[in-house]
Amino acid sequence: MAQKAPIRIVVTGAAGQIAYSLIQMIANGDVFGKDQPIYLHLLDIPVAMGVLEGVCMEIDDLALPLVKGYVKTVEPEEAFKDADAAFLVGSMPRREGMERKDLLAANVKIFKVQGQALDKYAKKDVKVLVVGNPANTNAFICSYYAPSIPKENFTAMTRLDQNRAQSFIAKQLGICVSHVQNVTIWGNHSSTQFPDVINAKVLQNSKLMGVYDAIKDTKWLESDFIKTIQTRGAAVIKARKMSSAMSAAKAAVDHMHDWWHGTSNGNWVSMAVVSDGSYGIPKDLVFSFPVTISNKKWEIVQGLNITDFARSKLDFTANELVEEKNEAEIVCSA
Ligand code: NAX
Repeated sequence: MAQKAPIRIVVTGAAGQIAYSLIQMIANGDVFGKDQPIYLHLLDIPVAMGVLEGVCMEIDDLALPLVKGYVKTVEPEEAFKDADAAFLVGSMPRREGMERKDLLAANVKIFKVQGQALDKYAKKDVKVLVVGNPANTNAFICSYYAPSIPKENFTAMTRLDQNRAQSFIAKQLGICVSHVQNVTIWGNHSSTQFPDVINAKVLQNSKLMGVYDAIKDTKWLESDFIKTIQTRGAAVIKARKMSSAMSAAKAAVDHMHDWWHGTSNGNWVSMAVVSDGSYGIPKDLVFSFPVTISNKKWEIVQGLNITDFARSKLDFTANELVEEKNEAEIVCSA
């Protein structure tokens, strides 16, 4: 059988800790398929080129047949040339004492340059996943500077939050994580996010039932559970002295895999995507919604029951994103 034509996959922040796990999974065919050859386009900043050289040696040493080649570069125009998909992992991390507006200003600079390079050099149907924080607003900025690429092609990652929530529910019930479905993360990838299991289902003793019915503890679900997921990233940092990396890479793989190959019948996943006003969320915010995907196009799941409790949580996280977007727009227009 003839081999598929190779596709070009960008990873930014390629010398960093998330990329270290992510690159191996992409190269192994876990995202785009075991029959899909790839070229890796690895972007980082000059100071990281020594480390990236070592990463490239390891890519060689993986001896994986799907990898047809790679480029390592500090030039966005080279990195994004003819890109089919891009994982934007590199960003300016928050340092102690840094104000949010300073963090946003630093990231506007990075995502403006990358948006412009995507606009000019990438394929028009490129799929962009922003992982680097503040991920939702970075995706908004990137899309803003890439007007020739549809807004729908820019997404941000909340899949790690979804995976955390799914795993936590499974553990609580003593069931397999694959028997928990339709957990939704709404809003920002920050501590204002709303991990929602109101419409989620579990398979327990061969019976499909709602999570609230299975757990039988509404108070826990609406307090400790939510707080634990919202603050899980900080808990990992406290324990590991470094932020989530292996699980973040796996979540990026899950996100892009489902975008590329589609969701299965009756299942949805959480992705931060441009709002069309669904569920009363302001248009154009990059907001995490439940989505189904087919033919590489996502659609926001409609008609879910939004309780008063859920409404207040959705509005809270939307307000934070409106503030971030407003601040980013001020920096963009300065
Ligand atoms: P690291 O500090 O290990 O790596 C970041 C890499 O990005 C470094 O190699 C750095 O040189 C590079 N970089 C910086 N500016 C760049 C630019 N302009 N162009 C290209 N590369 C650039 O961080 P890591 O642990 O890999 O985390 C990366 C990002 O993911 C951070 O912003 C982090 O906050 C974010 N995360 C997002 C998550 C999500 O769920 N959306 C979860 C995990 C993670 O916290």
